[in-house]
Amino acid sequence: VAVSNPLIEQFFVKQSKPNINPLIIPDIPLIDLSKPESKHHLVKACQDFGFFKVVNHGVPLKFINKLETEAVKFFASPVSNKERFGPPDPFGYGNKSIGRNGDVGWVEYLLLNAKPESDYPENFRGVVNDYVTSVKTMACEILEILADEMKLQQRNVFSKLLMDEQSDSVFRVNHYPPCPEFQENERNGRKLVGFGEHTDPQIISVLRSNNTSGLEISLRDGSWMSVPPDSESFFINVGDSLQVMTNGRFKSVKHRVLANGTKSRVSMIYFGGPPLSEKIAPLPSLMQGEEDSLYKEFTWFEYKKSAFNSRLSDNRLGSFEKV
Ligand code: GA4
Repeated sequence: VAVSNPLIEQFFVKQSKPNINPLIIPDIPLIDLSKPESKHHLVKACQDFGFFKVVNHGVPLKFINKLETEAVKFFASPVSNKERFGPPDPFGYGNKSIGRNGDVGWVEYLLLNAKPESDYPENFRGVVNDYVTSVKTMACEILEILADEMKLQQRNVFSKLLMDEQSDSVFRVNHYPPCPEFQENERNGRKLVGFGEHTDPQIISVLRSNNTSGLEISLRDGSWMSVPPDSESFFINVGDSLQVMTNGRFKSVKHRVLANGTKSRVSMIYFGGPPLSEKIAPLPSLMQGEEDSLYKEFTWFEYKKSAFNSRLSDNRLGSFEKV
């Protein structure tokens, strides 16, 4: 019988729907940005999953590797060094505690402002700017292809929000350390939570991880599908704000990260958000005809404020839905 350390007890998921029949696990949509045909699949991926994988993304490997190297060095440094950059209020180093409302996870992280010239720990200066600039360009390209494919008059309706000087975008580096006690506990069929289930409040999130597994997305039937890691690709997910701007056509995907136990997982995520004053509402060009808005009007500032007062697993868009 496995005996567990009470200290790690709080990091286990309470209940988890058993895995679905492996024969009906869908494939993760794959978008090859170097192939024009590929763009036809983008809209469908955003509608069906709110999640897809991107290859031939144009982000230089050297930017990715430099950032990963600095991240690994930082997380391996003494706690006293890391804590010089904490707590994350709202930016900085955090350990096991997520947000302000009592969420915990088997994770440590750096939350940074994605705006150029922001204040970063020494070794991250320049490195984060190069990476974020390049990833943001790719995110904008994807958002423009989406607008094109949806036949929206302005191909930059979404991308201009990220390009805006006032864009409220965030950058995060996560480290899921190994957990020695975990092996014993896995035998109980329980799962160690690195980052609990949630949707991202912003427009679009761009994730890159090392080759350690852990990311899972929630499928329509409520089961969890684990996403095979791929350090050479990016994973993109639709955020709540893009779901609202498309009046629910695109789905903000619920996801979580389980800690692997034996191998460190390092991920870096760019969260592309609009300026604080921006009204988040269904695009008028999508609303011709009979369609009604599914959401009350709100600004990104209002949504963000409410999001930061919520718990990770809360249905944050719920209170903005029209009844
Ligand atoms: C999820 C997406 C981003 O990582 C993040 C997260 C933020 C945080 O870590 O402080 C939140 C979470 C995220 C949503 C609900 C609130 C806020 C933790 C939390 C409990 C930086 C973001 O913008 O929202």
